[in-house]
Amino acid sequence: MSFEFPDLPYDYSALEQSIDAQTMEIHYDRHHRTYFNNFIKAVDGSPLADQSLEAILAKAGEHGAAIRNNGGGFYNHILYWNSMCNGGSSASAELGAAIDAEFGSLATLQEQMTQAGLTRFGSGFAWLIKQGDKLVVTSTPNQDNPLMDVAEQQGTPLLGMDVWEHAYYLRYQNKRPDYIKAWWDVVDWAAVSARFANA
Ligand code: MN3
Repeated sequence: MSFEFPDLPYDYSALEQSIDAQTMEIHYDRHHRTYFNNFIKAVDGSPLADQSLEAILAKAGEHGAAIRNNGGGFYNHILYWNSMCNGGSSASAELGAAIDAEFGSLATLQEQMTQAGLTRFGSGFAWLIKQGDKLVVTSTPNQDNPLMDVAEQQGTPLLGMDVWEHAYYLRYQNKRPDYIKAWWDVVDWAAVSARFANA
């Protein structure tokens, strides 16, 4: 089995302008770690243990709730941590051109993804994905994601916004709109650009 729980790519306080250190610590060290541990329990000793996480998620609908929820949670949080940085990151020329072609502007993309996050009832994620040659904004419930066969919109995740209350409740309480507004300030567009180039 080759699954590893990755280090957080920055300190808990690195995103303090938008997300407080205590939220980061609980989110990473308890929520994310629990998804990872439960995913390992679910695949341990099965043929899935030797597959890639992406290959497992691609057939999530066949594997049952433990693998769908915990494998999704394991993957989604890696993407979420690696979608953020301490500001000052911008999109590549190639990604910028693709965003302009699809959405008209970066601001319009941000509005659409904000709406996707605000209208996701309960818990889930909003996404920017690459779907064939297109960029698409979508959202998924719980710990589902667009790699899964069960997703309404499938594609390669480029940017993932966690809108579970555990991502924001300590500082923002019920005010999901305020969290999302602040979240845009720490999006790592260079990392999104790298995923776009490899998708
Ligand atoms: Mn989360």
